Amino acid sequence: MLFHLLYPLHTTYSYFNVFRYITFRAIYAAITALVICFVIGPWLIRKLQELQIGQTIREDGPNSHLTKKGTPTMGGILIIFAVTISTLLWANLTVGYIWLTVMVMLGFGLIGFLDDYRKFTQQNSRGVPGKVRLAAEVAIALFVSTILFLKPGFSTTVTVPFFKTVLPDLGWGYVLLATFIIVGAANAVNLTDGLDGLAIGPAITCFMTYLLFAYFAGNTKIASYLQVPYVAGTGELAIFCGAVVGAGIGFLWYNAYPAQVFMGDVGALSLGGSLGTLAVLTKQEILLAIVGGIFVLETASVIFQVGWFKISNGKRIFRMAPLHHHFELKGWAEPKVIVRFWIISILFALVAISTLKLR
Ligand code: 57M
Repeated sequence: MLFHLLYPLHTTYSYFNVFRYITFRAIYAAITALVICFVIGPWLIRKLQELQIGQTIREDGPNSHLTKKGTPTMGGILIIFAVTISTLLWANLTVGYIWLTVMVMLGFGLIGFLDDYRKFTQQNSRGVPGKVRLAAEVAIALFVSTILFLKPGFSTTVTVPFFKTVLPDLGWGYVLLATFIIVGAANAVNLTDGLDGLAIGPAITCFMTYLLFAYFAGNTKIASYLQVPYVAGTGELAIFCGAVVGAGIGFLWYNAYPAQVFMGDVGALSLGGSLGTLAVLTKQEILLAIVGGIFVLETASVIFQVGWFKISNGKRIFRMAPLHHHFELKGWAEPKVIVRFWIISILFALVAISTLKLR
């Protein structure tokens, strides 16, 4: 809204010209979201405590987690609120991709909210039945992917990292791939969210990376120079990414070890769903597996653990899956696991950015 209100004034006052620049607005979107988290965070945490929306803890987990019982959850509401307000303030709202991404964030956030709410009212860790939750996620992702497929000019080719000439055109199969990416990303972030700051740290590096890719994909000159697909309008998504980075850092302020609040499924699903949508919109679909390498490793650890458990009649590869539990049970202190996973996520982001040149 600030863009729409203030940029037109540049004809009279030239300094309002600055509102035209995506870089300027992305930075201020981050600052706005961060400040919103600082201002509202303490109030929200108090409210969640008063309402006794505290975490129920599974008793089969690492013992260190039993002390976390009662930590307020659903802190993801703060992230969603800050991102929505900041995006509405700073983005060019005539760009449909902005609405699509915000819609996915809110839709997945709603599914997560209902799940958290059910866990809280039933005082157990079951929540909404898995199949119902998955069906709702698929419905939203399918809807968004179909809109894109029907949009004239939206390419159904897939960008393969490291191979600039390999651009398979999936046709309608692209709808299935996009749906898989969005739903997969949401659940991968959700699985990772098991230690203080463990999900939000890599989420910040992922959204920072996609901020760059959105900016590049939306600029004809840079896109052609870097030989990445040009998608008109995606530059504005850099503002959404900036808002998530700011909100993520603001949330981390309270979620850092020892956490005062957890993001809940409302936070994890909305972050993951919108991250998957960004990968699709910027036409850097497969790259998400590198950018979000931590989320992929965590998910793979669960798939292999469960698979091997079934094949081998009860044997395990890891002491416990997802992967972060394995290191905890090996005796690593929680903050050590968290910070080391952050470091690896930075490494993944750097490798992902290097694909701009390595091909
Ligand atoms: C979410 N969430 C936490 C919090 C957070 C298929 C299976 C592997 C699924 C997996 C699972 O349920 N994962 C989903 C993991 C939970 O956190 C809440 O959930 C929200 C995110 N969805 O925001 O509201 C707990 O995580 C801890 N936590 C923190 N700090 C944070 O900032 O410490 C969360 C956020 C919180 C808190 O303790 O209560 C969770 O883990 O439940 N299941 C598992 O992860 C289980 N693994 C398992 O069963 N492994 C078996 C299988 C694969 C064969 C094995 O390896 O043998 C473990 N989960 C737990 N305990 N809690 C088992 C032990």
